[in-house]
Amino acid sequence: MPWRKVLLTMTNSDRRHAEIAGAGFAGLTTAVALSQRGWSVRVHEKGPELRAFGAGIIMWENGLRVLKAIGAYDAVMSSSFTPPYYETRMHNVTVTKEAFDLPWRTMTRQHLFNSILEVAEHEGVDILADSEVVAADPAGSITLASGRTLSADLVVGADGVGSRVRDSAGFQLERHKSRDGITRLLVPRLKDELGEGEWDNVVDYWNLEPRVLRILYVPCNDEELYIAFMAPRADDEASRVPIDPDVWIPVFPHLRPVVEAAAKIHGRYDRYETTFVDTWTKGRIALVGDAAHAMTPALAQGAGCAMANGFGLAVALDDAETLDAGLAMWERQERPITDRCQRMSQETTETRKLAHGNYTSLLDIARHIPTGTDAFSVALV
Ligand code: FAD
Ligand code: 5PR
Repeated sequence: MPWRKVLLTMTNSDRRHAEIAGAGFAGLTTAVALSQRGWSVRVHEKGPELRAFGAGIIMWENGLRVLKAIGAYDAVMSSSFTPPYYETRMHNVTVTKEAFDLPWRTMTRQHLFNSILEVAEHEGVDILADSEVVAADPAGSITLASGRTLSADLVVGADGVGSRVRDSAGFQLERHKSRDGITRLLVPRLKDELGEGEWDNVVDYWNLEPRVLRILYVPCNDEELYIAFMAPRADDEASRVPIDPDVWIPVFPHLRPVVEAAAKIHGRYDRYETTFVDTWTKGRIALVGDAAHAMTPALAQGAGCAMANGFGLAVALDDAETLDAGLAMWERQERPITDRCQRMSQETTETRKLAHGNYTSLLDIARHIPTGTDAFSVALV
């Protein structure tokens, strides 16, 4: 029976109930997908308000399909961008300049967040800010910082790389930090100030000699530019925030206006990190997104994978006879591609392979059709 019909025949007490820790991309997508399949859902966000952290993001076809499946695609498309080319430069000489044969989109994280939040609110998901989850029990409950305990048929740990749900419930965690890290910021486009150039392209500017310094330039819409400054952690000067224009402008003189704008923002330098857990599920708990599989951003799949897995969880639980069977099926379906994505991302980061261009060769995961999204194709724009 289609879920909408099921809903009409159910009373509130028949509905399965989920408590979700974390209102990030993983938590909100899972909440929407469960709610659309008849669940009652409550989301707890420890932050004082509902908002996105960080700067810009690239969504590939896999993530865009999930957005279409949950009904957030049109909103996302309204204020995002598809750059004409994805260019890689080494010492300011073009290595590759690629146009992709699959749909992709650049946007601010806030825009992506707002688009999913709007659907969650429309679906009647109960979202509480200032509600920190401090522990979870595989028997089916969470405990809040206030001391309150809430029980549920399903507990979702979507509380990011530092997940309390994961760590309190005894999942085994392995953590790798990379030698490099990055400071990500949003600045005005400043096209006029930049002067001559194809400023609508994504440009990944690498310098490996004599010093590893990289600027990733990603236009998000007409007004906003996502700009990220990568340097090894061992380089104190280049990994300091706010970024020091005297380090970056001599190496990237043609980017002066946007580097100067970036230097006015404090920002945060993050080491790249990959985490693995022994299992994604324990009793009634499922870990989704960075709580289960933080990855380096080289393939720009952190949020895309988080959303695909949250959506896939709701689909699996809808298809299976029991919660146990649904959780087992979910991990069996989603884990191989996610593990592969994490390994590919990590290897790409460790070897600094993006410096050699040819991003097209890294688009396997982006082409993967997430579970339950066969009917939600997206057009190349
Ligand atoms: P998160 O986005 O980390 O969301 C987790 C949510 O849970 C947060 O809202 C957090 O406040 C909340 N939370 C945490 N603990 C608790 C708790 N105990 N109780 C209740 N709520 C809790 N990738 C890119 O491609 N480009 C970027 O610019 C980029 N920037 C990033 C910036 C930051 C600060 C982070 C953490 C990650 C970034 N990434 C970026 C990686 C990518 O965005 C992630 O893979 C993706 O956001 C994962 O989504 P998530 O919902 O699993 O986790
Ligand atoms: N790609 C994207 C990105 O945001 C980053 C990287 C690659 C879209 C940095 O967050 O390799 O650092 C990267």
